Amino acid sequence: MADSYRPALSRRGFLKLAGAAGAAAALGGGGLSASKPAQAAGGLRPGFESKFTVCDMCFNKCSAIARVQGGVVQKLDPNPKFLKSRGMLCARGNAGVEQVYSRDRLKYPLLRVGERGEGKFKRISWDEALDIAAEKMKSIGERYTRCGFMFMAGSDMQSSFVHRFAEAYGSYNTLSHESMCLIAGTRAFLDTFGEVPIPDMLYTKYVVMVGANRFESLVTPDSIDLMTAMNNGAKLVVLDPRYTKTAAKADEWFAIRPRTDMAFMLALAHVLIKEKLYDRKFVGEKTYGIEQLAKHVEPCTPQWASEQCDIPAEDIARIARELAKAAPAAMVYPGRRSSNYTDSTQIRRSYAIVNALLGNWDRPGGLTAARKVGLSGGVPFEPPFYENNPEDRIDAGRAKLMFPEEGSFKLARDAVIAGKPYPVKGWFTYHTNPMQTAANRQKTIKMINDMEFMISMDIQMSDTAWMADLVLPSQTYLERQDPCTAQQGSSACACVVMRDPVVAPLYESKPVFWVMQQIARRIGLGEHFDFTIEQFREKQLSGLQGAMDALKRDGVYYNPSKLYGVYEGKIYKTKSHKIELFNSRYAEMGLDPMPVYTPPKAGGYDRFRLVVGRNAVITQSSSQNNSLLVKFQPTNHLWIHPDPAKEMGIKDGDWVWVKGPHGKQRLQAKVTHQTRPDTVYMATGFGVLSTGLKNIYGEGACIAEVLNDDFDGISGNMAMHETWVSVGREAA
Ligand SMILES: Nc1nc2c(c(=O)[nH]1)N[C@H]1C(S)=C(S)[C@@H](COP(=O)(O)OP(=O)(O)OC[C@H]3O[C@@H](n4cnc5c(=O)[nH]c(N)nc54)[C@H](O)[C@@H]3O)O[C@H]1N2
Ligand SMILES: Nc1nc2c(c(=O)[nH]1)N[C@H]1C(S)=C(S)[C@@H](COP(=O)(O)OP(=O)(O)OC[C@H]3O[C@@H](n4cnc5c(=O)[nH]c(N)nc54)[C@H](O)[C@@H]3O)O[C@H]1N2
Ligand code: SF4
Ligand SMILES: [Mo]
Repeated sequence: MADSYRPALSRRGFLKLAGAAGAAAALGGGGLSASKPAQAAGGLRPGFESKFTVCDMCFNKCSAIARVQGGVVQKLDPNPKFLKSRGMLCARGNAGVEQVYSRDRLKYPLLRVGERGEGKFKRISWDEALDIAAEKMKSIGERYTRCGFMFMAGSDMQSSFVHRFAEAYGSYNTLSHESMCLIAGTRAFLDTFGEVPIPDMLYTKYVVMVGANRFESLVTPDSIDLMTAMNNGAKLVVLDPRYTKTAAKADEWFAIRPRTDMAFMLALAHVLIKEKLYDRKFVGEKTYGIEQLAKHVEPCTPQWASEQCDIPAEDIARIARELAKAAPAAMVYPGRRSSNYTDSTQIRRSYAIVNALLGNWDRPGGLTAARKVGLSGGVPFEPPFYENNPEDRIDAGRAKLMFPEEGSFKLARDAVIAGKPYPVKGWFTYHTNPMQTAANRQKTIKMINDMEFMISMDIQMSDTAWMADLVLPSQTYLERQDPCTAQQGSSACACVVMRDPVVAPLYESKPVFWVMQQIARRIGLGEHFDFTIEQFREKQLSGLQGAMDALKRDGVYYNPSKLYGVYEGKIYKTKSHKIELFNSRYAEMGLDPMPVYTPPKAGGYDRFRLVVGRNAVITQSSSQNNSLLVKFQPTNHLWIHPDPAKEMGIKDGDWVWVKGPHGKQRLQAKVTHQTRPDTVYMATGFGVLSTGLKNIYGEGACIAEVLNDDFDGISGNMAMHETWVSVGREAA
C-alpha cells in the first residue's frame, strides 16, 4: 500500500534536486509572483503546483515551497523570501518528503497486546482509540487527581494544543523538550540581561564559540550569518573537546577540557578588568556589580585558567584583548543547548558576564534583544479549577529556579518513579522521543512500567511509541494545517509563518489538535476546543494588518522593528533594573551571586567523559531512519583518541563496549584525533529498540542508555555531560 504513494524519487535524483535547490537559493530573491506563488527555483516542469509550507525537520521552522504533482510532493525548495534562513533549506529540509512517504509511517491507531516494549500491537479504529484514551484519562484523574496524568509535547506548531488540553483537563504536569535542551542558558541570560539574546551574527567581527557547533547544529540565521561574517573578515575561535566541522572552519580551535568553560570565561573577565579593556562607559551606566565582579575574578588569572582548561595562558589573554578590540561587534556566542553540567546556569552566566563587559548589548554585531512580532495568543480560554488537585507540579522544589511552564523532565521522572509527592500514572507524549533523548534510558523504561497507561503520538514507531499502550498516527507537517508561529531572527527580522496542507493526509493519520478536541469532547471539556485552526489563526493575527495576505503571498510575514538601541532609556527586566554582573536575587536565595568555579574530577583511560553532539544531517533522534539521509550516517561509532585506544589495544573499526553508571552498549570504535584523550563521543538516536525503524534497527548503540542523568541545580536542565564511562575492546 505504501508504495502506491511513493514519488518517483531515487536517492540520486534527490541529491540532484537538492543541488538545484541550493543553486536556486544562491540566486535568491524575487521568484515568487503574487498570484502564482513559487515559480522561483528554476526549471520547474509543467503540471507542478507550488505551495508554501514550513519545514518541520527541526525546530528552526524554515519557510519552504513544496512542488506537488498529482497529489504527491516531489520536491521541497527553500522560500527565497524567508530571511531567517537566508533562503536556505538544509539537507534535512530537502529530505522532508520522506516524512510523508516513508515505508515506516504509522498508519492507524495501535493498541498494545503483548508486554510493554515487546512490540505487539493490534490495529484499532480511531473511535475505539479515542474512547480508550478518554476512559483512561477519566479514571486516572478520578483515582489520582488530574495531576496524575502527565503531558509532554516536543517542538511543534501544534504542541500548544497539548498544553491547552492539559490545562483544561487539570494537570500541571506538562513537559517539553526544553529541560533537555536550553533552559540553563535561558535562565542564565534572563538572570543577567533580563532577556534571552539574539546574536547579531551577520555584523559581528569576532566570535568566541564555546560548547556550540553552529556549522553542524544548524540554527538559523546564525549558521549562515556566521559564514557570511567570516567571509567578511570576522574571526571565529572555537572551544570544543571535539574537532567539529565548526572547529574545522574556525580561525582557532582549542580542545578545551570539558566542564572548564567557566574558568576560561572568568579569566577573560580578569584580563578585561585588570587591563581596563572593558567598556567602562557601558558597564558604569548599564550594569550592576562591577566592583564585586572585579574582586571575584581577581584570582582568576589566565595562568590559573590555563591549568584548568588546557588552553595556553597567553592565548586566553590574547583572546580577551582581541575581543575587546573588536567590541562591541564581538561576542561570546550565547549558545543554545545547555543540557550539560550540574552548574550549567552558572557556566552560561559567565558567558553573559563577559558579553556585558564587552558592552555588546543592543548594538550591531553584538547581542540584541528578542523582538516581538505582535502575534496574539489565539482563541482565549478559562481553564476550570479543580479543587482536589495537589498544590504544585510533581517536579517542584528541587531546582531553585525551574521554569514552571517547562518543568524538568529529569526531576519529573524521578518523582514519578518515587511516587512522591503524589502518584502520576498516565502519560501522553506528542512529537517527542525521550526514550532516545533523555539520559538514562533504563529510568525512562522504569517510569513507563510504573505507569498505568501511556499514549504516544508520532509519525513513526519511535522508541517512545514502542513503549506505549496506545500509539496514535500523526499527520506529517506536509499534510496538516497548523497555527501561526512567531520567529526571532536578528537582522533577519522577526517574522510569522504558518502551515497549510500541501497534500492530502495518508492512511488514517490525524493532527493532534483533532485528537485533543475529540478526547476533550468525550470527557466534557469540549468547550475549550470549540474552534477551528482557521479561527485560531484569525485570532492570532488579529493585531497584524495584512499579515494573512503576506503569508499567502510570500509564505512569511515580517513586522520590521528597531533592532539596535531598543534599550535606550529603558530599564532592564532584572531585580536591579540593570544588567546583573552580581545577581542579588541569587544571593537572597542562597545561590552564588556570581559564577563560582569548581574543578572537574580528573579523567583517565579507565574513565572517559562522554559528551553529546550533532551532525548536520541528523536531528536529535528523529531523522536517522529517513531513507534519503540514512546513507550519510547509517550508524554511530564511539570516537576515541588514538593514545588511549593504543593503550587499550583498540583499533579503528574494532567492536568496543562502553559502560556508563546505568547501562552498557556495544558499537564500533572510530579512532580519531577529533576528540581529546579524556573524552569520548557517539551520535544520538541509534541502538533503537523499535523494529519499526527499519533503516536503522540493529545499527549502532544507544547513547541514552549510557548517559548519566544529573541535573543543573538552578534550572533543572538535564546535565548529560556529567557522565563518566569505561571503555573496553570486545572479545573477538
Ligand atoms: N543538524 C542539526 N542541527 C540542529 C539540531 C540537530 O539535531 N541537528 N538540533 C537543534 C537543537 S534542538 C539544538 S538545541 C541545537 C544545539 O546546538 P548546540 O547548542 O551547538 O549544541 P551541540 O550541537 O550539542 O554542541 C555542543 C558542543 O559542545 C561540545 N562540548 C561538550 N562538552 C563541552 C565542554 O565542557 N565545553 C565546551 N566548550 N564544549 C563542550 C560538544 O562536543 C559539542 O560539539 O542545534 C539545533 N540544530
Ligand atoms: N543523547 C542526546 N540527547 C539529547 C540531545 C543530544 O544531542 N544527545 N539533545 C537534546 C536536545 S537539544 C533536544 S531539543 C531534545 C529533543 O528531543 P525530542 O523532543 O525527543 O526530539 P526528537 O529526538 O527530534 O524526537 C522527535 C520525535 O517526533 C517525531 N515526529 C517527527 N515529526 C512528527 C510529526 O509531525 N508529528 C508527530 N506526532 N511526531 C513527529 C519523530 O519521529 C521523533 O520520534 O533532545 C535532547 N537530548
Ligand atoms: S534548518 Fe534545515 S531541518 Fe531545520 S527547519 Fe531549516 S531546513 Fe528544516
Ligand atoms: Mo534543542
